[in-house]
Amino acid sequence: MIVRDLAEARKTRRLVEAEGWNSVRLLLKSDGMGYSFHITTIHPGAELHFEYKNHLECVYCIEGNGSIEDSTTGEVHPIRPGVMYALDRHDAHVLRAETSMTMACVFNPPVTGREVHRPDGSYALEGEAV
Ligand code: 9YT
Repeated sequence: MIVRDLAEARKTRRLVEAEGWNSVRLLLKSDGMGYSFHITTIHPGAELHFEYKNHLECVYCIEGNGSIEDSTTGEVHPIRPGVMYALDRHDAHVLRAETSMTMACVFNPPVTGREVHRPDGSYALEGEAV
Protein backbone atom coordinates (compact mmCIF):
# COMPACT_ATOMS: atom_id res chain seq x y z
CA MET A 1 0.00 0.00 0.00
CA ILE A 2 1.15 3.51 -0.81
CA VAL A 3 0.15 6.35 1.51
CA ARG A 4 1.34 9.90 0.87
CA ASP A 5 0.53 13.26 2.38
CA LEU A 6 0.16 16.21 0.00
CA ALA A 7 1.78 18.71 2.38
CA GLU A 8 4.78 16.42 2.88
CA ALA A 9 5.09 15.64 -0.83
CA ARG A 10 5.05 19.37 -1.57
CA LYS A 11 8.40 19.67 0.25
CA THR A 12 10.06 17.14 -2.08
CA ARG A 13 10.97 16.80 -5.75
CA ARG A 14 7.42 15.62 -6.32
CA LEU A 15 6.61 19.34 -6.56
CA VAL A 16 7.11 20.62 -10.11
CA GLU A 17 6.78 24.34 -10.79
CA ALA A 18 6.30 25.96 -14.18
CA GLU A 19 4.88 29.14 -15.69
CA GLY A 20 1.29 29.51 -14.47
CA TRP A 21 1.04 26.30 -12.47
CA ASN A 22 2.61 23.94 -10.01
CA SER A 23 1.88 20.30 -9.46
CA VAL A 24 2.57 17.69 -6.83
CA ARG A 25 2.94 14.28 -8.43
CA LEU A 26 1.59 11.97 -5.74
CA LEU A 27 1.85 8.87 -7.92
CA LEU A 28 4.39 8.37 -10.68
CA LYS A 29 5.19 5.65 -13.16
CA SER A 30 7.66 4.16 -10.69
CA ASP A 31 4.76 3.42 -8.32
CA GLY A 32 3.50 0.83 -10.80
CA MET A 33 -0.17 1.83 -10.82
CA GLY A 34 -0.38 2.32 -14.58
CA TYR A 35 -1.31 5.99 -14.20
CA SER A 36 0.04 9.02 -12.41
CA PHE A 37 -1.96 11.18 -10.00
CA HIS A 38 -1.25 14.85 -9.45
CA ILE A 39 -2.65 17.71 -7.41
CA THR A 40 -2.19 20.76 -9.60
CA THR A 41 -2.56 24.42 -8.70
CA ILE A 42 -3.27 26.84 -11.55
CA HIS A 43 -2.38 30.41 -10.69
CA PRO A 44 -4.99 33.18 -11.06
CA GLY A 45 -4.97 34.77 -14.50
CA ALA A 46 -3.05 31.88 -16.10
CA GLU A 47 -3.87 31.01 -19.70
CA LEU A 48 -2.36 27.64 -20.54
CA HIS A 49 -2.26 26.06 -24.00
CA PHE A 50 -1.89 22.31 -23.67
CA GLU A 51 -2.13 19.32 -25.97
CA TYR A 52 -1.16 16.00 -24.45
CA LYS A 53 -0.39 14.20 -27.70
CA ASN A 54 1.14 11.24 -25.86
CA HIS A 55 -1.15 11.04 -22.85
CA LEU A 56 -4.80 10.75 -21.85
CA GLU A 57 -5.70 12.99 -18.93
CA CYS A 58 -8.70 13.59 -16.72
CA VAL A 59 -8.99 16.53 -14.36
CA TYR A 60 -11.36 17.11 -11.45
CA CYS A 61 -11.71 20.63 -10.06
CA ILE A 62 -11.55 20.72 -6.27
CA GLU A 63 -11.54 24.48 -5.82
CA GLY A 64 -11.43 27.72 -7.81
CA ASN A 65 -13.01 28.94 -11.01
CA GLY A 66 -11.99 29.14 -14.63
CA SER A 67 -12.73 27.63 -18.01
CA ILE A 68 -11.50 25.18 -20.60
CA GLU A 69 -11.66 25.94 -24.30
CA ASP A 70 -11.55 23.22 -26.93
CA SER A 71 -8.95 24.64 -29.32
CA THR A 72 -10.45 22.75 -32.27
CA THR A 73 -14.11 23.77 -31.89
CA GLY A 74 -13.75 26.97 -29.83
CA GLU A 75 -16.29 25.61 -27.33
CA VAL A 76 -15.75 26.97 -23.80
CA HIS A 77 -16.79 25.07 -20.67
CA PRO A 78 -16.87 26.71 -17.25
CA ILE A 79 -14.78 24.89 -14.65
CA ARG A 80 -15.80 25.07 -11.00
CA PRO A 81 -15.58 22.70 -8.03
CA GLY A 82 -17.23 19.39 -8.88
CA VAL A 83 -16.57 19.57 -12.63
CA MET A 84 -14.43 16.92 -14.36
CA TYR A 85 -13.04 16.99 -17.88
CA ALA A 86 -11.38 14.13 -19.73
CA LEU A 87 -9.15 14.69 -22.75
CA ASP A 88 -10.16 11.42 -24.38
CA ARG A 89 -9.04 12.55 -27.84
CA HIS A 90 -5.78 14.16 -26.77
CA ASP A 91 -7.75 17.37 -27.24
CA ALA A 92 -5.79 20.59 -27.69
CA HIS A 93 -7.17 23.02 -25.14
CA VAL A 94 -6.74 26.32 -23.34
CA LEU A 95 -7.16 26.35 -19.59
CA ARG A 96 -7.93 29.74 -18.06
CA ALA A 97 -7.93 30.39 -14.33
CA GLU A 98 -9.97 33.28 -12.93
CA THR A 99 -8.94 32.39 -9.37
CA SER A 100 -6.37 29.99 -8.02
CA MET A 101 -7.61 26.53 -9.03
CA THR A 102 -6.87 23.22 -7.36
CA MET A 103 -7.22 20.22 -9.65
CA ALA A 104 -6.78 16.48 -9.21
CA CYS A 105 -5.30 15.03 -12.42
CA VAL A 106 -4.74 11.50 -13.70
CA PHE A 107 -2.39 10.71 -16.60
CA ASN A 108 -2.25 7.55 -18.67
CA PRO A 109 0.49 6.57 -19.41
CA PRO A 110 1.88 7.81 -16.12
CA VAL A 111 4.38 10.64 -16.09
CA THR A 112 7.79 9.66 -14.82
CA GLY A 113 8.67 12.66 -12.69
CA ARG A 114 9.87 16.02 -13.87
CA GLU A 115 7.95 16.59 -17.11
CA VAL A 116 7.03 20.13 -18.06
CA HIS A 117 5.33 21.13 -21.27
CA ARG A 118 7.20 21.26 -24.55
CA PRO A 119 6.50 24.21 -26.88
CA ASP A 120 3.68 22.23 -28.52
CA GLY A 121 1.91 21.79 -25.17
CA SER A 122 2.71 18.08 -24.84
CA TYR A 123 4.82 16.02 -22.46
CA ALA A 124 7.48 13.77 -23.93
CA LEU A 125 6.98 10.04 -23.79
CA GLU A 126 9.61 8.24 -21.77
CA GLY A 127 12.77 8.00 -23.88
CA GLU A 128 11.54 10.56 -26.40
CA ALA A 129 13.56 13.73 -27.02
CA VAL A 130 12.48 16.61 -24.77
C1 9YT B 1 -4.88 20.87 -14.94
C2 9YT B 1 -3.81 20.29 -15.78
O1 9YT B 1 -3.76 20.42 -16.98
N1 9YT B 1 -2.93 19.57 -15.13
C3 9YT B 1 -1.85 19.00 -15.86
C4 9YT B 1 -0.96 18.30 -14.96
C5 9YT B 1 0.05 19.18 -14.33
N2 9YT B 1 0.38 20.30 -15.16
C6 9YT B 1 1.23 18.31 -14.08
O2 9YT B 1 1.32 17.67 -13.07
O3 9YT B 1 2.09 18.25 -14.97
